[in-house]
Amino acid sequence: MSKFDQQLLKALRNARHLFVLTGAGVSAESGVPTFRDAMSGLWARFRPEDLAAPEAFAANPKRVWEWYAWRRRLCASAKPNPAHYALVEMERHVPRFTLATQNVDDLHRRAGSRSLIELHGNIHRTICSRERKRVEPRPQDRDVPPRCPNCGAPLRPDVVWFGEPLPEAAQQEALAAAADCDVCLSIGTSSAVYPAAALPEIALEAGATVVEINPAETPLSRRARYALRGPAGEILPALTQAAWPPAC
Ligand code: BV8
Repeated sequence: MSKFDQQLLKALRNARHLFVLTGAGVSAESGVPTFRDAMSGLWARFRPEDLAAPEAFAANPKRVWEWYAWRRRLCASAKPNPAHYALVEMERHVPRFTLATQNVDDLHRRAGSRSLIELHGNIHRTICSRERKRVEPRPQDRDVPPRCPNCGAPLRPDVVWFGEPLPEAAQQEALAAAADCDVCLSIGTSSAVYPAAALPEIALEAGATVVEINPAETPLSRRARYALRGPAGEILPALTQAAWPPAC
């Protein structure tokens, strides 16, 4: 007998379109601090909004660049965990699968997820802070932050900061998927930051079965059809195995 509700397993098996939204919690078991935890150690005296914002970069580009360099090294040395791989497995079992992530750590792509929407960018990409085009620092550039080889402006991480719009195409694609899906999984996110946090709400309004996977309560919990309490690295593999048992 599976520990999961039979109606939930049936909804997954019959899903025409499965939409998944992930947040930092899905990478927690890879050792990447969640967005809130990232403010530990030497960064403990800052709030995320203090650093992940254009005003913070304008006021102190060196400090913001160094925070991202620290996080980039953490992400590069991290490995995808069973939660990431379970989502790759799920993608194989449903006719249409859309994964939208708020994470900038690149772990879904490294795990092998194919249909991937990076709502908030990617920490391993760098752009010119003036031209907003992708560019790599020159190896000999010792400035912190390094300078754009084309125009000399400071480089910045290719991520969406507070107060900045999400990439239009990514936002539109995620909105359309949320409105079209039959089942929506909201995994490892505090459901506090918009417009990403609106996606499971849009799925709910459109009649989808919304499932939250998170050890803690969030503003979505009481609206979700199922709230699976626990770490994604344990729940997702078990849920995938229960919904699509390996052929014996
Ligand atoms: C914008 C990238 C408009 C950078 C990030 C209403 C509508 C629209 C906007 C707003 C609105 N109200 C307010 C706003 C403004 C703002 C906002 O939402 N503010 C909040 C604080 C209220 N939104 C914005 O500014 C957005 N932009 O709206 O622009 C616009 C339009 C046109 C023109 C100009 C402007 C941009 C927001 C994006 C900011 N960038 N990240 C970077 O990474 O450095 S946000 C960042 O924090 C994440 O990406 C994520 O989105 C957010 C929250 O992080 P989570 O992923 O949820 O992680 P968190 O740590 O919070 O929680 C972890 C969860 O995991 C917890 O629940 C925990 O229990 C759980 N967990 C822990 N372990 C596990 C686990 N779960 C499972 N398994 C485990 N093992």
